[in-house]
Amino acid sequence: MGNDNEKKSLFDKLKVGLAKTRKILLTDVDDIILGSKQIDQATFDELEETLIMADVGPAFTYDLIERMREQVKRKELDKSDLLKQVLRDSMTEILSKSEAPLQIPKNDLFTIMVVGVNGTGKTTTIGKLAHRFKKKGMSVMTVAADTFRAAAIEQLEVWSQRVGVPLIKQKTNADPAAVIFDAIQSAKAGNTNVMIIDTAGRLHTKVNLMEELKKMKRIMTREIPGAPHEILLVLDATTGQNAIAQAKMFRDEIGVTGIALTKLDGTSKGGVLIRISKELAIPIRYIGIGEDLDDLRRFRSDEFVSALFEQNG
Ligand SMILES: Nc1nc2c(ncn2[C@@H]2O[C@H](COP(=O)(O)OP(=O)(O)O)[C@@H](O)[C@H]2O)c(=O)[nH]1
Ligand SMILES: [Mg+2]
Repeated sequence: MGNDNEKKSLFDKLKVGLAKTRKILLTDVDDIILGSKQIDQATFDELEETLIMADVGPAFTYDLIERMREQVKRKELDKSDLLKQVLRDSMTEILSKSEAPLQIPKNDLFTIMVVGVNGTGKTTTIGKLAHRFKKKGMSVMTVAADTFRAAAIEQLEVWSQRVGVPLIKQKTNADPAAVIFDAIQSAKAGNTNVMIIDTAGRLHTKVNLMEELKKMKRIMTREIPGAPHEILLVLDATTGQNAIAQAKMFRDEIGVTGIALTKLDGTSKGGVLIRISKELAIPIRYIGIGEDLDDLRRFRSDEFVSALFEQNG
């Protein structure tokens, strides 16, 4: 019972977080469909425009409209509800392909390297992840390998203290690979299950940044076979299609095994998840819907789609 209520309120929170994306995909789409005397080219044009605004991307929009057109032709779609069902089904179909939760083995050291452009939410997401893993009884360690700014180290320190997990750090401007090396020795000596590594994201020195990340990765692989076990790319949903460009860059340069999409709360660009699924085929592990410790959720396609389309009340 208590658990059900908790689930319900978490779901409501997701719905509230997605309000701006819902406004487009639910309310606006409804208005267009219900406002059309008959479903014709003008309806499709309007739908297309609206969907593009939700950042679902041109490829998805095109396929979707084609699918709707086909069904209207076959007269399978005289009811507007059915048209919306096509949208919902299309989203579910694509998003379910990206649902692949992170599997962390119990008795091994699992290493997560968190990467992404400055400001996307890396450090915050690490705090939330540490909290999440700790609640599950794992022993967690955070690593401050974004050594470029003192403030970055301090920020991770604050989160780590709040959550109550140890942090490995060195001085500002220390070699990030050396910080990681230290952390690995200390994790091996202790009983750490999960090690979460924060990295820098300053993009104006792209070549240097990627070289630095590659070096960190090499050290990890050398010290622990199979590491890094996860390269988690943090993307900011409010940046829409820019997030797609960032994902392609990180994927091509260092390889990405999972994505955390932050700041889905308060943006109308939640449809960018569709683009990530369709154009990148990288598992979406988590979504961020706020700034608090509990505001990181495992990505579940059915839950996400329900939160978008379920009517209020
Ligand atoms: N609303 C909202 N804000 C977020 C979320 N995740 C991160 N932030 C905020 O984004 C800002 C940048 O986050 P930070 O972790 O410092 O980014 P970093 O530079 O990638 O480490 C901070 O103000 C965070 O509180 C989220 O899911 N929702
Ligand atoms: Mg940071």
